[in-house]
Amino acid sequence: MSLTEKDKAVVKAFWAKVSKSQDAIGAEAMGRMITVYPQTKTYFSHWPDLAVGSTSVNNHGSKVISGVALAVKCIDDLATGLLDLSEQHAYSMRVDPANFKILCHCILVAVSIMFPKDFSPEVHVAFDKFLCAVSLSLSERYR
Ligand code: HNI
Repeated sequence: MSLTEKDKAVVKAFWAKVSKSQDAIGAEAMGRMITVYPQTKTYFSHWPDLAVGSTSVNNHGSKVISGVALAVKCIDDLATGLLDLSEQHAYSMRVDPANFKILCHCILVAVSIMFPKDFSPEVHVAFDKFLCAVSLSLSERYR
């Protein structure tokens, strides 16, 4: 599964439209992840507040989405571009890579409900493929 030039162009065009709402996308995706998959909360037990909409959750959403923005920038070589983030998740945060798919699914749901007009089937397939590639690249340092 690799991204075609067309997929990359569709992802870049979609991101150019929605990235001004980056922080809101992150907050929506994080809120959904901890609500729908509460087992993911174990990684954030050191936060003062784990409620949906709390500053900690929203701030983390912003961080995660800045990682997605970085991925859009290095879409031609995700494995290299996301290597540092992969290393951090593998060795510092020790996040089980199964969770990357979970968060990516929540990001997909977030953008689909926030931008229903822009989220055409063509965007859906390209952005889904892109997020799968991001998950895979984040798993790079686990082996
Ligand atoms: Ni993730 C920190 C990006 C998935 C748990 N994460 C970050 C940072 C970025 C980031 C960027 C900030 C690094 C820094 O401070 O230098 N994370 C991403 C991306 C994805 C992702 C792009 C997938 C799309 N992270 C996940 C998942 C979990 C996760 C699925 C756990 C369920 N991340 C963390 C934790 C930290 C973190 C924990 C450290 C947070 C803190 O402040 O303690």
